[in-house]
Amino acid sequence: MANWILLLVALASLNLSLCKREPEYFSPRSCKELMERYKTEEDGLYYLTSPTGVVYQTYCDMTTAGGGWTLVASVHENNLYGKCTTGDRWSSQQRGSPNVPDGDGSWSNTVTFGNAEAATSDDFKNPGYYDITAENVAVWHVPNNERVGRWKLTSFLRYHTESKFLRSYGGNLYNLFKIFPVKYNAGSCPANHGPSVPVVYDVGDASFNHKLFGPHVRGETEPGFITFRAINNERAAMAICLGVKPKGCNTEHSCIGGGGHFPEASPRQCGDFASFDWDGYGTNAGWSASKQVTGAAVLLFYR
Ligand code: 3S6
Ligand code: CA
Ligand code: CA
Repeated sequence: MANWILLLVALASLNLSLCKREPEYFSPRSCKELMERYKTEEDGLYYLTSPTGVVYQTYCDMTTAGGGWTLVASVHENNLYGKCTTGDRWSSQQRGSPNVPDGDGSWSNTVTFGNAEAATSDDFKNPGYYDITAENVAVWHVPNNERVGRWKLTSFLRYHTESKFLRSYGGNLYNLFKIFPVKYNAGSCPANHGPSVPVVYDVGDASFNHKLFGPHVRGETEPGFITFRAINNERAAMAICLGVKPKGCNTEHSCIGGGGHFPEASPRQCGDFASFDWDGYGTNAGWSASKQVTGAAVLLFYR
């Protein structure tokens, strides 16, 4: 009798282990998984698969600080004179209006756009942005229209977090921005900024980072951080402050992405690169950013 039971148990567990076996070709969910399972060491484009079965191609940085970084998005400014028009997917393509406070809502929805190869020539967002559970973020500033093979070489500023801060905010930016909506009138400055996280520089340093912004901006920010969901004097919301922590409330000159409404001189400050051109395009004077940072795409990675 006992033998029969043992046999049944053995058969059942054999069956279970057969069912649980992974397919021959396991498609990784992130560049980190790709690196760990296959010992992949080359930077470049790879296919990843989301748990719902979406297959997509993206860029993996397999070398910086141990590698395993997945490109999940790029914020590209196609026309700073556009002011929340076509191409402003990370703010609003619907002209700034208080009636559309979230704008296009890309920071906290599952809409995807663009492709990895064109990440420096147009906006890019892939399923990894909302699917991957990560700990840290890396940012690359790469001149517009550079080809994939030259991104690393031509990037003039790169930094990453090391504190695993994403663990406290749902594991990715999609979840972080559910907690801190990129939405006009979601809060006030300085009380309601999202987290400012220290960064380590892989290319450039804090002082070089700071000089990419005009003198008035430098007086209102501290470099060496990345800040999420900043709010300005007029309660406009921005998604990411580029290597800086705001000390004042004119965050529209160093933070990118946004909600659908920027009240000051509306719609002059509305767009993916908000008000980087307040004192002229690329002048690096007053509140204006340098030509270098204005003409470069911001690539966002997770690990
Ligand atoms: C250092 C000059 C202050 O200038 C003010 O800031 C000016 O009144 C506004 O036009 C300007 C913007 O709010 C900057 O964001
Ligand atoms: Ca854009
Ligand atoms: Ca202002």
